[in-house]
Amino acid sequence: MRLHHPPDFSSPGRQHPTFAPCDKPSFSPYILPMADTSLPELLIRAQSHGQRTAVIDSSGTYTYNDLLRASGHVAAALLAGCDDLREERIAFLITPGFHWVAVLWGIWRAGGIAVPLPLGSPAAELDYIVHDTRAAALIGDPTALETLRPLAAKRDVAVFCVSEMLTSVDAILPDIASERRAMILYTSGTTSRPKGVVTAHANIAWQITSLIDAWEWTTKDRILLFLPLHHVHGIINVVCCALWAGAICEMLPRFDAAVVWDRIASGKLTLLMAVPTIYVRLIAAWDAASPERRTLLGQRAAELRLMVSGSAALPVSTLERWREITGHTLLERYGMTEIGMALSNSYRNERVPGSVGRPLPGVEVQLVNERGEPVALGSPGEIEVRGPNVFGEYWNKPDATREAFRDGWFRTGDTAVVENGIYRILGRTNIDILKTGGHKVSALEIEEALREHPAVSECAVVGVPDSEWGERIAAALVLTQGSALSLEELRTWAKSRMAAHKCPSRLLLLDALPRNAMGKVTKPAVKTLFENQS
Ligand code: MCA
Ligand code: AMP
Repeated sequence: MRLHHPPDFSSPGRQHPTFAPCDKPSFSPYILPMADTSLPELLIRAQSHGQRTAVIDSSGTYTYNDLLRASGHVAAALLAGCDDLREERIAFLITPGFHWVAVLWGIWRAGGIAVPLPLGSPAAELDYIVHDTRAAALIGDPTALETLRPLAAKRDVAVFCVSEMLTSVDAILPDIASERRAMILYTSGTTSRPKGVVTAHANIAWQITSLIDAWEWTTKDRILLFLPLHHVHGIINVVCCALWAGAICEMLPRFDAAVVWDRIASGKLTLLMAVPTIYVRLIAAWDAASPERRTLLGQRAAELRLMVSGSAALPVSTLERWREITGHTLLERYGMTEIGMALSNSYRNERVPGSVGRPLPGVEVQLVNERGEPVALGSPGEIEVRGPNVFGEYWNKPDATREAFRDGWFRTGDTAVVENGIYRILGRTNIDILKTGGHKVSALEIEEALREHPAVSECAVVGVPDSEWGERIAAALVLTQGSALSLEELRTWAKSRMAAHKCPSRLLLLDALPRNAMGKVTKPAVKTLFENQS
């Protein structure tokens, strides 16, 4: 099915009344004043939070009713007369803030599958996602339209400007059963191109509630979002948990250490969630502050009730330094796009540095050997996960989905060991999957891109341990005869093809790549070459 309206709804000439978020109260007819049980559960809860503040962004302060009203407009604009999007994919490129949430909810309320696009990625990467999902429509804020229009034109699909969707139109919205597909997030993995992870409304509701319980979210909470909104960490752990709880989510367009410290200094936040690289950046900014400001920041940070780290291994040295500054022992947890969160240190009891705690209630976790047999207690094994948190499928990739499961268990590709009931992550089973700045990256995907460079004859990409980024993307290249290439030239070239975090920041030019007797490049040997270089 294609959406049946003209392809471009974002033309600058269209005149719509400006959406004024706070001139209420008037529910549109399609937003029932009574609890509407046909909605995804997150929105049912939003109805009960009504006039409470939900989102604060640079444009203003918005209530739960504002979100319900705006998302109703978005849904009506997407439906344009049809009764249900029936899981059409709707991709959106919107700066984190009120509009981002209104669009996510609007897509859900119209019966669509939400596909949040990464900000700052080059057009080629966005094009891949739009193509792979066969998106029926694209939504952007005014700054994104220039990027989206050519992608939409290529496929003759609708493109909407979010601010123009927020007008008073009536629509009967469909019932949204919890087993329907809700979202596709792209994740790099064992294949060279990223795969779309499909979660249903029920998965999402479960991922949210387990964290609400484990970390004791309440309406009194206030969290600051500065993570990108195309990953589970920002979407589920921060935004959706806050809005489920009836809490306040302050949303920044992007991470900025000075602004985050200012918000901590405001004394209003109760929660902070970030990747280890961000804690390293915050520590560096604290170190650079004056002694008086350091004291103030440390005192204010101590007043928060919880600070969480995840998405990559938290070095114990970072945990300890953060504890010296703020008095907080960071709560480290473990998750994955396909499963949400699976393991967490305790909110109330002791947190073990270097570990990720125990399975969250309802999540089954086992460690297995290569044959899928549970390992003996205390022996390392691959983490397998089962439970209502686990995703349904990779979009349009039945083979990859089948391979990802063994006897109903999802195979994470991460290795761990259990000590006194507490899990410690040891690493990944696949050397080609890297983590840098909290982003998962496939070495194979980067190699495929680098081979397109005219000066590159052969290449091998590895992750090299790094105190700021966790791992740095490092490329060993054999150049074509007579060519030359500097790191700066390579990065400039790569940035037009892939997101900044995928571009190599270490380069080694070799006469030949290290290979084994079978002629296969030996990645551990490549890693050693880089490690010896620094
Ligand atoms: C950016 N740069 C890098 C990297 N990234 N250099 C080396 N390695 C990198 N990984 C360079 C850029 O090329 C640029 O340099 C400069 O740093 C600034 O780039 P920019 O993109 O502006 O970076 P940033 O804004 O400083 O970003 C750093 C960041 C960001 C805030 C740590 O990467 C971030 O938000 N990470 C979080 C990702 C996340 O949410 N992951 C969750 C997924 P130049 O200008 O010289 O070129 S995992 C997940 O969801 C699971 C479920 C889980 O468990 O949570
Ligand atoms: P993603 O696929 O982007 O969702 O990233 C998930 C991956 O991040 C996991 O498979 C782990 O490799 C890694 N990860 C997440 N949390 C942690 C953690 N606390 N410690 C170590 N690795 C982690």
